[in-house]
Amino acid sequence: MNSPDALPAGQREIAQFPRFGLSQFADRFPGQPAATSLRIVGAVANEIEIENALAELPRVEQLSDFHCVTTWSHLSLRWSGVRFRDFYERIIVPRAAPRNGSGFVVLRAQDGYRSCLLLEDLLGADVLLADTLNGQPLSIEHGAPLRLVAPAHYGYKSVKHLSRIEFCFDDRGYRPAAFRFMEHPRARVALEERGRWVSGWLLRYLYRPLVGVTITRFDKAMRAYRGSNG
Ligand SMILES: Nc1nc2c(c(=O)[nH]1)N[C@H]1C(S)=C(S)[C@@H](COP(=O)(O)O)O[C@H]1N2
Ligand SMILES: [Mo]
Repeated sequence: MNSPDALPAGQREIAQFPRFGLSQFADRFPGQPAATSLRIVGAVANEIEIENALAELPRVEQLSDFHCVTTWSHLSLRWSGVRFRDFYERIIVPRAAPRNGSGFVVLRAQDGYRSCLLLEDLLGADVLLADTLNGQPLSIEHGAPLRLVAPAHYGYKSVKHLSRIEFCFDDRGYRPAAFRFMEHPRARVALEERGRWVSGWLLRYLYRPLVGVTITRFDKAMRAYRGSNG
């Protein structure tokens, strides 16, 4: 039985909020952790680069839980930034003019990571472009200078070090960062859409053994980076 504040199916709370991701990204870091510009490309009338992407938009603060597909959850993170929906309606539409039907969006990051979401999911009221976490500017660990936060979707959709937003008509040209079965196009936590072709509960058991080693690996890489970058 689920109590009202129970975790989503298959998730377990952890006390820390680790730096995390696919192991091949542990040693990759943003080239320009202070540059808050975003490029809007793909199926748009004008490909543009927006400096200070959040500057002209209303700021919001949001408490949300974070659910990684590998089954760890960290509760009650306090993000602030702007709603993706405001950024879309007030900046992307008037300046870049996405083509009708370009509802598949690829999100790319300074470390080479990428993920995708449907435009309709990105327009959800709880999807943010965040630049602070728990009252502090985003750290490199958690996505400086700017990250997506999409709490209703598994963490792999919440792209850190966001640099480029690409509008597409479909997923044909898109090459996921991980194996294809590991990236569900929507990845809704409430529906346990962990991946495709393989059921969510089975993936729980495949992923769970990776959590500890991945946290250690990302932490070690971060220490090495701090050691050589002051
Ligand atoms: N740029 C980038 N974004 C990323 C990742 C990454 O490796 N690089 N990993 C994803 C995964 S799998 C998760 S669970 C979250 C982890 O966010 P955190 O490191 O702030 O905990 O970031 C997501 N976004
Ligand atoms: Mo994740």
